[in-house]
Amino acid sequence: MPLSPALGVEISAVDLCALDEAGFAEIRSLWNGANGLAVIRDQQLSPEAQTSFSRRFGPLFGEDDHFQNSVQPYLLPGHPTIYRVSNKKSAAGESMGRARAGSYWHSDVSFRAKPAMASLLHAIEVPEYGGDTLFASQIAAYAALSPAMQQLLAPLNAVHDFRVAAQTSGSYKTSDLDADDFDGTNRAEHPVVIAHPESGHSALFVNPGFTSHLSGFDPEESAALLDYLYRHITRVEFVYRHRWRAGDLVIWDNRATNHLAVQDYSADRYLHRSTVIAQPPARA
Ligand SMILES: O=C(O)CCC(=O)C(=O)O
Repeated sequence: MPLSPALGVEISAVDLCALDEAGFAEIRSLWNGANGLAVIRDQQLSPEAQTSFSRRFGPLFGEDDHFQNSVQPYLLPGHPTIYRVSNKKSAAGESMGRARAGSYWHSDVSFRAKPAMASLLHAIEVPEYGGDTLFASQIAAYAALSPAMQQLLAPLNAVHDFRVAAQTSGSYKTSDLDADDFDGTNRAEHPVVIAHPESGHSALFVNPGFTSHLSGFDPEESAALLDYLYRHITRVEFVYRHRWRAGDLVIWDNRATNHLAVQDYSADRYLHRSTVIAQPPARA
């Protein structure tokens, strides 16, 4: 069932732990057809089951490449591919995950030369209401630009830097910040308009979470153009707002979407994320 005109498909009555190749190919095709967002309901996924399902999309952060050091404290002990997103604390008072993760629009790991392809987020405990996640289609956002703006953006590159989110968003605790994360590996330059390798669609690839500037422009020019783009890419008609149910597995394509987690709740919220590594994005 489609979830919104811009993106998203809901899939139910499937057991991801018992999915043959044809079933996986169908999910992947529905996901691509829905501009890179699938909501799969009612899944009971152990960390092992989530990891092996995620691997069907490609290599994983935590296994084939490392996550940046600042998120290491939030990986599930014994499961380096599972990143815990949570506001919960253990009985000993320790964080059970990263609180306030993704409180800004972003595309996961866009600051790496090989950023994230799919992110798979499994809801284990969610508030009765609040804690929604917004997803914006960057394919729809690109398509809605005038031909003149599309032409202007076509040759441009942007620099993405982990420092932008880590030091400005307030969502990383000062104690988490790791100087080694501010080196060359967590800074990358990508085209502003990328070609989606599976669907062939053009998508905008900038986000206020991690993009630091447009290459070759002076800072004022870069800020003015990015400011326009950030308003454009999050226009309500490109956005689907996901209200979580326990058991949801939401799969988003970071090459086709930006997302933001709404921080409007205090009840317990606990989710497991696995993250597939992409190839370097290619210019459209
Ligand atoms: O908590 C959420 O719903 C999403 C968190 C997020 O932005 C992320 O995992 O990249």
